[in-house]
Amino acid sequence: MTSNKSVLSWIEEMKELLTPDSVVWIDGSEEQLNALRAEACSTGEIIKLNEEKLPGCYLHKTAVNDVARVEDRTFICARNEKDAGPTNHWKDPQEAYKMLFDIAKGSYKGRTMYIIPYSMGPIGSPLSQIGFEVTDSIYVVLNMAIMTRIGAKVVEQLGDSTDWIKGLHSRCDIDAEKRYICHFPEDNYIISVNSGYGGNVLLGKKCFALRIASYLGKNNQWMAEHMLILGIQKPDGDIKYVTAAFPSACGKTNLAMLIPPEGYQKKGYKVWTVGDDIAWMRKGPDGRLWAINPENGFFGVAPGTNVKSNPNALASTKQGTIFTNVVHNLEDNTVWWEGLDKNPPANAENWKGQPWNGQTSDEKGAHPNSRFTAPAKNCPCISSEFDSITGVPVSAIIFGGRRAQTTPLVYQSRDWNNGVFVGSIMASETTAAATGAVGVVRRDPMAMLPFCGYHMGDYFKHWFEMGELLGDKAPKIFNVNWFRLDDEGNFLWPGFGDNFRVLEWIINRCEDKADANETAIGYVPNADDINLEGLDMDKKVLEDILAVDNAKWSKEAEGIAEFYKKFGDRLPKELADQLDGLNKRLAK
Ligand code: GTP
Ligand code: SPV
Ligand code: MN
Repeated sequence: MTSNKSVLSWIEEMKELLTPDSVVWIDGSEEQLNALRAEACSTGEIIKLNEEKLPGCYLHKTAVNDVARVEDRTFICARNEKDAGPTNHWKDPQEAYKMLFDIAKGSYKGRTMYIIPYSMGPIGSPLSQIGFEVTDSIYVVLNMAIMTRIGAKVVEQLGDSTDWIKGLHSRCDIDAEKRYICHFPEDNYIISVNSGYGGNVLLGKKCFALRIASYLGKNNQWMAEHMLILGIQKPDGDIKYVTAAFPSACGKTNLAMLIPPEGYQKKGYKVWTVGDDIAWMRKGPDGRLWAINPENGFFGVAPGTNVKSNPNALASTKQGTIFTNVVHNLEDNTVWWEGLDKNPPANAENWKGQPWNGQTSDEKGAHPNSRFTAPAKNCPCISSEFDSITGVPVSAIIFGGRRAQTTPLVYQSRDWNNGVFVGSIMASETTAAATGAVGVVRRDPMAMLPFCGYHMGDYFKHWFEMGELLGDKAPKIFNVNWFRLDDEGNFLWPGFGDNFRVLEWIINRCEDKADANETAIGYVPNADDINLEGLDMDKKVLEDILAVDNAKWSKEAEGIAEFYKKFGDRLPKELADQLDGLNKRLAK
């Protein structure tokens, strides 16, 4: 399929190492994908769902020990340990290659090697990047075919260039003890063994588009971020774009596809989705920051997705979608998950493939990190700029996390540098998207803690440098928290579509059209600055979730100082100064 020497010689190496029975180049044609779907159905790797209700949709179940990203087995193999930084696990690259090649050696015996050429970003965009993933999993091929642009057109775009990223995936024996997700930023190489779960094996996603790309971006004045991208269309037709970084399972897909409350819709407001997980951003010819979504589909959290919370996401899953680890409804060969509706099927199989009666069982049927892989083009509110090679100009960057207390519903940073500080102090309760304890508050700067491919102190420095590069054209920076709880553990803010009320304030702030109150942490709206029209909410509750409690923030500042210590002399001085500034304002 290609005469590119650098590609061909690596493929030869892979064949020698992995010893597949056969080799298949993925050309991206529907015929080839159909043949692969049929083959995977015949072996039970995927199940074909009800063609009338869910045309072109399939169900896959992973191994029970392989359901989420494994942060403790994810490594940044920089030559110098210091360059991986205190927030990443590190292995010496030579030792890692040896260990991984030993594990992968001969592992494709009796299997087929699939070679997937893929582009992250629209083919031909100056912001896009190309990769090759070899895999022994048809599930991976079919997912990559949804999540990225694949096949012959990618190879053609690459031509003779050596500028591409290597990705080796082998399921091996799905042995959790020998599971490793390793990145070699200095070699543009990713190796993933003994897993079959999304974020560990769809190597274009977190491994390339964040870990490797964040490193490339630092060296070349651009940014790879764990951010959604959305456009807010105003009644006059003008569209303003914002990006938002929330940790895994904290609401990016939901915000990206939001439907504004009825009152706003009547006035002519609308939200368009450009991306729901990752943004690549670069200074454009006009001096502003421009963003593309490197992906071509959504790998979204299934539980909680329903007609009310996210109708656009649900609609996106109605055809050509792969479901992973949800409930198999045997009554009509469809799927179900917690929070889809109030009618769990009685005759079903849970995510582990065991008989499950949703009417009587106390156990959850779908895994909390069960997912759908849906083509972006299915999304009813997909942006007309989705395939644009220039991307979209960014007016505001929003950070956010899950905090039961302390962090108000929304606030604006004082300026770019203060905004970098706001991103760096992000903290959030952990979720099921990664293995480990759920619900523990941890620092997760810019939602990049598990995804930054180099030293996080240098990553902060890069943010400051981007601010200098963009000058007064830099986006405004905000922080949101949809997850404040009352004493009984109920959410105080309705969230979902009503988050538009906060987006409106943010956009108005960017245009100097909304008021705010200056507090120690930044600019917070007065209760009157957030439109509650059509919402049954007590203004007192809004006041409560907008309040900045200086005593709580002083405690928070202690936690930040503790966190910053990790970075030693690679913590940019600007951040230490910002923390000083916060402490001084709190003491006033
Ligand atoms: P990743 O794909 O893991 O990166 O997750 P994500 O950030 O895209 O999160 P997603 O939008 O899938 O939301 C995850 C969970 O948060 C779902 O269970 C949602 O129902 C819930 N959620 C999203 N938005 C809101 C909100 O505004 N309020 C509340 N209370 N829950 C929300
Ligand atoms: C996340 O965990 O942030 C995801 C899912 O978007 S995964 O692809 O598994 O990383
Ligand atoms: Mn994510």
